[in-house]
Amino acid sequence: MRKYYTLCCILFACLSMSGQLIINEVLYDPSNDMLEGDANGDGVYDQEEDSFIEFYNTSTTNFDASGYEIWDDSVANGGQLRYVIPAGTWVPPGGALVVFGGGTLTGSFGNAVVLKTDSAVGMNLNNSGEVILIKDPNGQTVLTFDSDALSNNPNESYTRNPDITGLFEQHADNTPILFSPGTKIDGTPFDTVFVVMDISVQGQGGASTISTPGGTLQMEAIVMPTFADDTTVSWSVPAGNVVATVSASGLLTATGNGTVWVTATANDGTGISDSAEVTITNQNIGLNEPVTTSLAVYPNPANDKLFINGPANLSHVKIFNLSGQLLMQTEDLQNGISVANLQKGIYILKADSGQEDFMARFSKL
Ligand SMILES: [Ca+2]
Ligand SMILES: [Ca+2]
Ligand SMILES: [Ca+2]
Ligand SMILES: [Ca+2]
Repeated sequence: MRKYYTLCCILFACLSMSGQLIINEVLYDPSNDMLEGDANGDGVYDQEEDSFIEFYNTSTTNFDASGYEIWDDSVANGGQLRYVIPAGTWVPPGGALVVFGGGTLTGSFGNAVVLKTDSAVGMNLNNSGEVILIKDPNGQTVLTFDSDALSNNPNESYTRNPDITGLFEQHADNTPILFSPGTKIDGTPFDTVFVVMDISVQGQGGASTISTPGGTLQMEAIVMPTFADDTTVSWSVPAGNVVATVSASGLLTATGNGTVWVTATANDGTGISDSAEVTITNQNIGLNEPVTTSLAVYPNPANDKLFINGPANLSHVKIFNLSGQLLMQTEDLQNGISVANLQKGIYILKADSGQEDFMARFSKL
């Protein structure tokens, strides 16, 4: 029976500090038997270049690995900083990041994020006598790997089995292969889909109002990060609202006066969303008003006075221009409505009887 080795105490103790990143596999001793140890796939065996550390993002969102450091043992033990993960290095949720010592990285590595050090000695991973440190950008040690707890000359990697949650064992203990950089122990890929982390909604150009009858406002959703695999969103307004409708492309159309929150929700299953409030005015009037009954007015065109031929109980007379702007209102209908001060043009008159709205369109000479 082959021995099982575990570093879980150290690693799980550090996991709470890292939060999202764990070490899933380490190859510090690639085999020097022909090309058996050619983990980076470049057709050359090199002790340093073919060494690698495989990280895994345990969280449900993208992990920013920028600035994380790989230390070849602690400074107190004569160790050195060997590699700083470059800015802009992200790992998808459930995905892997592999750092090789060097060489020409050849292969798909499960479409994982793969890097190589720019150090002449790679990561300088020894078979024994040292602890590899992973520090966050603040210099805090968040992960460690102690090769002494494992055997000194495995000629293969150490991997968790099962991946992610299991204890470390020699890779070939339960599989026919010696290592699996970027893939699970059985060679199948980890997740590679980057997800949405933030959405910011606004009206086009920052607009937050609609003030024309039946007017529209194109809503915009800024989806971050831009490298998310699915940056599409679904638009919605609260069910039952009578203020506006929104199309699949985010075009908001006014249907009434008031305010409405317009929401964009990511389509990638993260549930990330954002909303913006839009204020809508000058609706319920104009030519498209569906609930208004036509009313006869005379003379039309009018010059001085305008009279209404309709129900005797009409009141609340309002006159708007065609942009929906309220120009005048009156309750006095006995002697006709004075329109002398209106400029030449076409106007909308609206009145109600208490039970019903009425509308007329007239010209001013
Ligand atoms: Ca190689
Ligand atoms: Ca070393
Ligand atoms: Ca060896
Ligand atoms: Ca692996």
